Amino acid sequence: MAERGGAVAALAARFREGKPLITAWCGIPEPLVAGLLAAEAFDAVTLDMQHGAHDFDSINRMIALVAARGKPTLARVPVGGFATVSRLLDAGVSGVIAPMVNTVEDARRFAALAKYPPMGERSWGPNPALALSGLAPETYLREANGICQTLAMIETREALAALDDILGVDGIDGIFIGPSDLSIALSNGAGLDPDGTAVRDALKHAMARTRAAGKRIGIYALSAARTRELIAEGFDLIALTGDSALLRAGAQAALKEARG
Ligand code: 3PY
Ligand code: MG
Repeated sequence: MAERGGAVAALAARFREGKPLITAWCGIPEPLVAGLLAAEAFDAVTLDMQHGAHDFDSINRMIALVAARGKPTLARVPVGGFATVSRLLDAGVSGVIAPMVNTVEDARRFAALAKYPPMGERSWGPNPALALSGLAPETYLREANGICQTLAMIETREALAALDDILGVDGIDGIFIGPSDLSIALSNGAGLDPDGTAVRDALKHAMARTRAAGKRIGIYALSAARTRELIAEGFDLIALTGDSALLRAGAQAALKEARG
């Protein structure tokens, strides 16, 4: 884990080490859930405001619990929720994932609100992030653009077509693939096949373009087996399914064993 900047700087520091990170993915807005997940061997905890039930308040209450384990918190904002991005970074999240970034304009707007000038137009006021990171204001101002990671979700045909331009935006640190939405888009709405051939082909392309741009690539995985494959394929950040799915799988496995 990062020393300087503590848990707030840990995501960027771990990315620099180049080892694949596995994040917990949390949609249940109960502090205990994020605390329990952070206590396990996850590298980070992601709190979901798009399909999960998190809001700014619940995220605020969980960042310190995750940081107590020396781990970074990421947040996924709702579609178009760019205005929340700087508030979340002020609160001490280390990375923001923005869904449905389909155009270079979406990517520019996202980056602008996450990065301080001259790269962007983030407004000053990171009091919780200063306390959590232990950095002096001048140091935080100097280093925040490198610390606070922006991951633009690629999950439509439009986004795939604009991939090089999105990756080319200064202030976009990487992309994050939503394989379920991507499978819906690639099948023109015919079905859901997040681990299917069409998505796998798109992933190869996205990986090559991301590496060419020297940026990071993350993805959501629906199982541990798929997570293993994605680690082997070189993804930097993999979400090992969500808290509800893990809870249900644990309950089902325990009940199956108990009832025989
Ligand atoms: C998707 O698979 O579309 C996602 O957004 C994962 O959360
Ligand atoms: Mg999605």
